[in-house]
Amino acid sequence: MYASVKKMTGWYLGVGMAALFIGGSIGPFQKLEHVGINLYPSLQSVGLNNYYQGLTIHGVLNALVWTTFFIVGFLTFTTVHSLKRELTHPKLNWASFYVMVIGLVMAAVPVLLNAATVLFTFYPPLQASPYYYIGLTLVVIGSWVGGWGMFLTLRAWRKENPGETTPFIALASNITMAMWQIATLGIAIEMLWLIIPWSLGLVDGVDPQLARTFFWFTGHPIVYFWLLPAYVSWYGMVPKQIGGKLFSEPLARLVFWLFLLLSIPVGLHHQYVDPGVPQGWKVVHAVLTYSLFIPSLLTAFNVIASLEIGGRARGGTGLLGWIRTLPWDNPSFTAQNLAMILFAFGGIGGLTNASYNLNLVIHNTIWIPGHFHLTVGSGVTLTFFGIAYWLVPKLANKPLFSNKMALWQAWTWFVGMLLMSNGLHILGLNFGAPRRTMLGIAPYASSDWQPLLIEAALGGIILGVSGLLFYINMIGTVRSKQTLTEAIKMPVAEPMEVHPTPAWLDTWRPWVVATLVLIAVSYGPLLVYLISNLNMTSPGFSNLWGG
Ligand code: HAS
Ligand code: CU
Repeated sequence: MYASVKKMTGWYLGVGMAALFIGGSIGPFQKLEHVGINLYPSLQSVGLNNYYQGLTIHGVLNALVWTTFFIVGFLTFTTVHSLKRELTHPKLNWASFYVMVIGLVMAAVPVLLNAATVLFTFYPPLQASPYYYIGLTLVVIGSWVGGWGMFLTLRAWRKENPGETTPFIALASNITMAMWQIATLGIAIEMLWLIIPWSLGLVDGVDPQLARTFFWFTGHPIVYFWLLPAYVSWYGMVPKQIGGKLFSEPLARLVFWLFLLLSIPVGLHHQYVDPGVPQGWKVVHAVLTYSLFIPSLLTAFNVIASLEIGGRARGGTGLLGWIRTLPWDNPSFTAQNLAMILFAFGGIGGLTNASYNLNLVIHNTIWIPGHFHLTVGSGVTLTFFGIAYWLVPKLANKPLFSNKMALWQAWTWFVGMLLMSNGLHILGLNFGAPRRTMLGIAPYASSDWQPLLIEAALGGIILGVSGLLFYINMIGTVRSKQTLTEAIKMPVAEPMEVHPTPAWLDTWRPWVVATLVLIAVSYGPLLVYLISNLNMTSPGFSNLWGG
C-alpha cells in the first residue's frame, strides 16, 4: 500500500542513517582525546585533520542531517498512513528529497576538506566555505518543500472528509512541520542576508550578535523539531505496540499546539551571556521557556499513564508491578521506553539551563553536551532506532535481522549514555570543564577530572559498540533473503475514551495567528534594536585549525 511513499521514506531514512554512521563513528575519538589518547594524527590518512574538523562532522551529520532526513521521511510516511491516502503531489515530495541531497553533498564536501571547520552552530566571525552555508540552506529549503507536500495532502483530505476530525498522527506530524517552517525563518534570514554574502566576499563584514540572534531563533525550536516526531511515536504508536491505549488524545493534541505556540519565542535562553542583548528580553525568554515545561510534563503524565494502561492490560498489578509486564522482549518498545527515561533526565537538566542565573554556571561547559546527548542523542535518536525496528522491516518487506541484537543495542545505548552523560554533567557543574575543547592537552585540566573523563570515555566506547549493533541489524535486515510472512502495519494507538475532539483542537488559524503574534512580541523589539544598531564590521576568520 502507498507504494510511492514507501520508497521515498526508505531513501530519506537511508541517507539519514548513512550520515549518522559517519558522524557517530567520530564520537568515541572525541572521548578518547579527552583522556589523552589522541588518535587524530593517525586518522589523517582518512582525511580527518584534527579534533575540530571531527567535531564539526559529528555535530553536522548527527544533529542536523540524521535528524532532518529521518524526520522528513518519517513524517511523510505518517501523514500518508494516518490519513490513509496517497500524497497529492508525490513529485513535490521527491523534489524535497533531491534538494536536500544536493544541499547535503554541497555542505559535506567542504566539511570533509576541512574548509568548513566551524562546528554545527557556525557562529560568525568563524567563516566557512560558502558552499557549506549554501548547502545547509538547501537542506532546509528541501525540508520546507517536503512540508508543503504534506500540507497539500492534509488539505485534500480535509476537503474529502468535511466535518471529520483529523487523525491524531497526521495532525501532530503536520503541526511539527508547520512549526519548522516558521522556526527556520531565522536561519534563512541569517544565511541569505548576513552569512552567504559575507562568505562569498560580497560584503566585508558581518554582525556576529545579530547573526547569533537569528541563529537561535531557529536553533532552539530545532530541538523540538527533533523531539516532536519522537512524541508522535510515544503518543500515537507506543500504546498500541504494548497492547494498551492512549490515556488522553485531546491532551496529546493540545500538547502539539502548545509546542507550535511556544517553541520559537524562547531562543534567548541560549544567549544569556551575550553582551549585546538587553537583559529584559532575556528574562522574557526565560519565563516563556518555563512555560514550555507544561507540554513536556503533560507528555510525561499522559505517556506514563498510557504505559500503565498497557502494563495492567497485560496482567501487571500493584503500584509498579505493571512495569515488569511491559513487552521488554520487543526492541521497538524497549528502545523507546529507555529513550523516555533518559530524556526525563535531559529535561531536568534543561530546567537548570533555562534558569537565568544557574545558566551562568554551566554555560559553555561540558555539562551542555551532557544535556543534549540525553535529549537529541537519546530521547530522539534512541526513539528513532526503536521506530526503525518496525519501520525498516516494513519498508524492506523483510523481517528484522536479529531481535536479540536490537535488544542489546537498546540496553547498551542506555548504559553508555548514562555513564557518558553523568561524567559530562559533573565535569561541567563541579569543575567548569569547557565544552568543545581538546581537554587532553589543556594545561589547566586537573587530575580530579580524570575519573569522570574516563567514565565518559567508557560510555562513549559502549555507545560506539551500540551504534555498530544498530547498523549490523539494519544492513542484515535490508540484505536478508527472507520476506515477511505477515505485513507490518503502522501502529496506531486508540484513545482510552472516545470523546469528540473539541473544534479548537482541530483548527489551525487561531493557533498560527497566536504563534506569529507571540513571536512578534518576544522578538520584534529586540530585532528592531539590533538592526537599528547594525554592526557589519567583523571580518571572517578561517583556517584556524591548520586547514
Ligand atoms: Fe536543551 C542547550 C533548555 C530540551 C537540545 N539543548 C541545548 C543544546 C542542545 C539541546 C542541542 O535554557 C546545545 C546547543 C548548543 O550547541 O549550544 N532544553 C532546555 C529546556 C528543555 C530542553 C528547558 N534540549 C531539549 C531537547 C533537545 C535539546 C528536547 C533536543 C531534542 N537547552 C536548554 C538551554 C540550553 C540548551 C537553556 C542552553 C544552554 C547554554 O547555556 O548553552 C525542555 O524542553 C525540557 C523539558 C522536558 C522534560 C522531560 C519530560 C519527560 C518526558 C518523558 C517521560 C517518560 C518516562 C518514561 C520517564 C521536563 C516527556 C517512564 C517509564 C516507565 C517504565 C515508567
Ligand atoms: Cu534551547
